[in-house]
Amino acid sequence: MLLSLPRCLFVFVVAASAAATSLLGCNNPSSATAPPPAPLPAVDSGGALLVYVGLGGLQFAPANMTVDAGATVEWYWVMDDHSVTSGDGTTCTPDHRFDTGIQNSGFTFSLQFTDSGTYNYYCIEHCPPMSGSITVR
Ligand SMILES: [Cu+2]
Repeated sequence: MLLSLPRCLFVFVVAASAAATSLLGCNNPSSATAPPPAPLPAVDSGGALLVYVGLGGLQFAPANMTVDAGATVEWYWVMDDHSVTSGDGTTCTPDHRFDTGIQNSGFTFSLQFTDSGTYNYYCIEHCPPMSGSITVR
């Protein structure tokens, strides 16, 4: 089988988020003069490798990832109105391997990659340039 079927999860890690928030600003001498960096959302990915959707703008972060065969990648939406759609990210043409459709903040999409190769994807709303790739070795 080329890809295992996606398993969409709604993961709201309320307790972990609250704990992370309580730690912000502690012992940070620069916090009085510069705003702290936006914290990454706490995500329980269950061991999956995370790609943030919309982190820092119209992009995937990291945009390009190399993983071992058998790894599971989880995309986590930190911004509304994006998709993870497989296909060519320069021509924005789907290859129909996977497609989440447009989703909003908090949405997650997990996929296990069992076969080596390069899996390109993009956002149907913001392509170009919003695209990424998973290289499976
Ligand atoms: Cu988008």
